[in-house]
Amino acid sequence: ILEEIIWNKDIELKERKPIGMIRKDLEKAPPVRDFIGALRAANERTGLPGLIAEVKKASPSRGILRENFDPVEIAQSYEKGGAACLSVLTDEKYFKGSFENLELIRNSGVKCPLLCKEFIVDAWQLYYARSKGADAVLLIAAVLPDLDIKYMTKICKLLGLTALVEVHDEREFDRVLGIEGVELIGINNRNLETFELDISTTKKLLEGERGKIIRERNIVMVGESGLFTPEDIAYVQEAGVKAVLVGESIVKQSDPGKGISN
Ligand code: IGP
Repeated sequence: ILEEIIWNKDIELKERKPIGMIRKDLEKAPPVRDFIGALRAANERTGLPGLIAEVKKASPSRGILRENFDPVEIAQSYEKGGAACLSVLTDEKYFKGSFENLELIRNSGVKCPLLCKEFIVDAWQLYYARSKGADAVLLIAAVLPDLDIKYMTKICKLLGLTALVEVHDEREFDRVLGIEGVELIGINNRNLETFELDISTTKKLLEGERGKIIRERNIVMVGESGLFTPEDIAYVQEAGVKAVLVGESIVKQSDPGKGISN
């Protein structure tokens, strides 16, 4: 599926880029909010991992997650419920998201920093995400060569964007640890090629030498996907994460904000 999504993204970009964006859009964009700062502050305040709550209508592995999907209502509910940051899916075809949702949430008065959850294959998408109000973007190591991650991380810095670099196995983690300037790394417990979900992935990857490097460099780790219970959160926190990314288990609740405390 990952290969198919990326293939589709390339085609989509061919249409979107020409009408895309001009410098003025970037200048008009709302000021950047400190994504990592918000995660650290929440972690220090609560003693729990800072929560990135995901606004996601559907996914290829789970289908439709929520029928009456109002992105702004969900975002406001998450913020009220104590989320430190929000993640907003913008991929239309596979996740039924949109950049319109991102803009709507940014303009709704929600104060949480926003992660643009997109499959980024081209630096143009970084400028576009920022112009739509994103404070952070996702760079998936499974689809990007090291040089692209390095180069995109630099552009993110120029734009004020935080890059959340996502890995799902040892090989990807080691590659990313070899790239200078990476400050936020997510461990996806879901293999995007097989959909296999295993929260011990987070623990496995943070054991031993890699965990030591993370602590030395003061990199903030995010546990991603498949987290449903307080025990799951405690488990990944014990493994060494200072933040978690949660979608399904809270977006499905009738009151998503309340879902956070449950
Ligand atoms: C959220 P979950 O299992 O709580 O709904 O997972 C988030 O981690 C997941 O949506 C995700 C994702 C991604 C989606 C993580 N990395 C990359 C699309 C692309």
